[in-house]
Amino acid sequence: MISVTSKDFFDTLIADFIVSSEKVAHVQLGNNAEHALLVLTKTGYSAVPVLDMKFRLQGLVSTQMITDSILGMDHIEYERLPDIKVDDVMDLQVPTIHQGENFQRAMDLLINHNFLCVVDDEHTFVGILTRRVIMKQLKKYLYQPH
Ligand code: 2BA
Repeated sequence: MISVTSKDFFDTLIADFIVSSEKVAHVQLGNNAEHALLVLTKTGYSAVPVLDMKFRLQGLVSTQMITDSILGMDHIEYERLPDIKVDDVMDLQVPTIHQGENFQRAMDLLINHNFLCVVDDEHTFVGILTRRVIMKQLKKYLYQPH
């Protein structure tokens, strides 16, 4: 069982485990839904961050949000994709975390989210913290002798 002795694990700062922004697929405010769907399909990710011109985090867009926006009565209206902006379909409720926070807070949030967006005090996008990275660290921690 994970016990109080695992306090050092939960106290670990997330800073060293971030996937840095240049390695994260993203789209920009003003991009159309066709472009976003291309990015999502080509990278294989189910959701990616939406950033503004100054690299500040504005939202998240997923394949599901896009297909939902073009659902017609009896077919998917793909022809509407170029006319829809990511701004209109993105989720504004983005789970965020700062570099100075620890695994405890990250794990609390990662229960309900695949990944967290790491931002600085100006809300500039720093990168993401994924469930996979934290799970790998947890596995390492549990298997090492204490
Ligand atoms: P999903 O796209 O739903 O991916 C769920 C898991 O599937 C990923 O978990 C990863 O283990 C695997 N996976 C999916 N696509 C992959 C790919 N192209 N290459 C390698 N593995 C892939 P996590 O690694 O924990 O990622 C959690 C979520 O973070 C992803 O959810 C995605 O939405 C986002 N993400 C991860 N890396 C990203 C990146 N470089 N750029 C943009 N978004 C990323």
